[in-house]
Amino acid sequence: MIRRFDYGTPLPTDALVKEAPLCTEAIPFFEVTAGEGGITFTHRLGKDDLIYGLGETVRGINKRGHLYRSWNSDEFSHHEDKQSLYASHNLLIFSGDGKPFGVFFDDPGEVVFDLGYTRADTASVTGVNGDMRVILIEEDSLNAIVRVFRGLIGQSYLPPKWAFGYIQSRWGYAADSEVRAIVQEHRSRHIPLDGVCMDIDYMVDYKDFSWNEQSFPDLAGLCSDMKKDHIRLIPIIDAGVKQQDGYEVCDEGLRNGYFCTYENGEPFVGAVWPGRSYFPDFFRPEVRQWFGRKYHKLMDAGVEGFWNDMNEPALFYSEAGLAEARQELTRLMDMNLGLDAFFHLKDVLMGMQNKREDYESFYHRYAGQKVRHDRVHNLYGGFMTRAAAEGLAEYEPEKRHLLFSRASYVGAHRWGGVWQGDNTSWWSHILMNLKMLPSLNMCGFLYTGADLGGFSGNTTEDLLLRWLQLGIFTPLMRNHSALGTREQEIYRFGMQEDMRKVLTVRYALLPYLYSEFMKCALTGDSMFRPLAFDYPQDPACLRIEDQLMLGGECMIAPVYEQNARGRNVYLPEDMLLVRFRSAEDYCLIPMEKGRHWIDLDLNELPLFIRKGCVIPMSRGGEWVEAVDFTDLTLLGWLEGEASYAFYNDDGMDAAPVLEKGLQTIRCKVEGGKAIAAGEGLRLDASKVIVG
Ligand code: MIG
Repeated sequence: MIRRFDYGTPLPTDALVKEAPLCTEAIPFFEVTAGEGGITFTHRLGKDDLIYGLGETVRGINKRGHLYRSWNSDEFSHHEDKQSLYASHNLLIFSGDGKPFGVFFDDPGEVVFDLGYTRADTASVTGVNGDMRVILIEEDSLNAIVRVFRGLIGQSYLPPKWAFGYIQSRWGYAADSEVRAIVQEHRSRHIPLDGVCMDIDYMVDYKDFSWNEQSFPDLAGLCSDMKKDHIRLIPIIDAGVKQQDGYEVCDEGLRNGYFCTYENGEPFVGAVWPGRSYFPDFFRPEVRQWFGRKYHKLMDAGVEGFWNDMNEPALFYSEAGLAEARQELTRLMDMNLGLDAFFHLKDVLMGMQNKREDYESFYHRYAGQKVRHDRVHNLYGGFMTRAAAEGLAEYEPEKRHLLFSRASYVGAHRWGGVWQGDNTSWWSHILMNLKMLPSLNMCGFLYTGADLGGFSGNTTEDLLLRWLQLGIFTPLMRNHSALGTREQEIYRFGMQEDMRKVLTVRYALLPYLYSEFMKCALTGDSMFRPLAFDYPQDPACLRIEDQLMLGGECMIAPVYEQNARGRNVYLPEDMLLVRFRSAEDYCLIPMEKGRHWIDLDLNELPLFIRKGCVIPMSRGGEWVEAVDFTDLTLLGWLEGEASYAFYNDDGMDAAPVLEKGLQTIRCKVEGGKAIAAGEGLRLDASKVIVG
């Protein structure tokens, strides 16, 4: 059952594609109070209640016990006490003794989620704007709540098939020759690769839609050479537009009044990578159309994918912030800098970045009104992604393009994927990567992944190897690192052969992973789910935070601790453990329901397949287009019969139809042997364990 409750005059957010029926009675489960600080919804928690949701956030899959704040932030340090990251995904799902229920707090301003933080037995949600649209979903199961919510928010973004390949990225790739060398290093060692990201270094003075013609003298030539090698280039686009006379994007934006403004109507200026910059008012359709069409310039050169960055929007400083800091500096210069003054000075300088007052100083034209930015802050990044998505679709309507963004709100899942932002080369961030996956899926974000190996800090080869062992299951599989950190391409390390072999598993599993992704995108299911969602009757599953269900058949449980040579795993039912070293080198171990210690050497990764299920595996390839989706080996553990609903398509069609792409793979045991059938497929069932 879906019900909508409106308080005050909620601003539109574009999150929902379907109207939810309005209910004028009092909302159940919550006490509602309104006051100075906004509108608050309070719910009394049972001792053992769990809370799911919130998409991209730090900490657990169960969100209970901490305070989170929806306020899209450029946050380069994902410590466990961070309240906000780049996204706002205001869905909570409460699970306790009674029926579970889901609540979506659809407000584009700041929303505070105190989930048993101030008081262990109380969850309270405060919308700072004071207006709120609440969508309440009651269903019999957690998975049903997600499916209903996903139905309301519309179909998730579909990437092209090649975007499921391995992508190499680094802040600092500065020239044509560097890109070619990276590709060459992968190809010559047979390390699979499908894409290379171009970070801000390819631009001239960090100007969007420009590229440096000294270092990239022939971008079109580079793109086409790369494509011959089955590699796509994926340039970054930032939200801020450099303030510079004669720069066409700046000139056009000013001439047409396309930028966000101060209260007096003058264009707002904030400093980001290009220096002083203007910010397109992506809230307006005509601005989105204008900006979206700018991507065409790079597409003319052969680009088929982009990533959108700094779209919270990040602000290094504003004119007002700078003036204030200057004033303080001048005052302090004449003083004998005591410790208090010294720390104050530090705060003044650090506080210039992403300052609250700055977000309160500019305006959008949205929904026929002049709206102050902070009231709709969390929508900005998603609307930038929408601008890009619409521009890309206009260029080639029949085709899918790669697009992923840093900032998002629910609704942006229809326009692109998200990466999980600036993580660190820490072991704990493998686990953070894993925990975000089911939460993001609940909110519609299926095409997602984290910077493998870690963005900031210096990685180690065992960290990267273990991280790749999780990364091969995430739809976006990208190795990315920050400028100035240790080089992180696979071929830099002694363990490169082990890493290469891990990647062969990804490419061998692509038919299964792509099939599961597409089915989830087209039906509204989650590709990654907490165990409690699939086994609600099993109390042992309730609090497992380091294993996930993957697709309809599998479970993953990566190693995430340094020097570990295995891990504990809970099997909610009998499962087949596939212990992979590579796509060719793996062993199959039937295991009974219950707790187990699994030995996993540094070069071994586990995949669990539910007993009674089979999954398809290809022979792999060094790029996605080389993978033969029709020549398949089945993996599984069977007694009687199994079937697998296999989805495949050309990987490009912008409007695929589920039924058209589905075919049934059947496998049955006869005379002690497994045999398989599926139309148009070459199937080998010799790896199916019988008994
Ligand atoms: O202020 O473009 O999250 O992936 O490498 C840093 C440089 C700006 C932040 C992104 C990161 C990217 C970096 N960007």
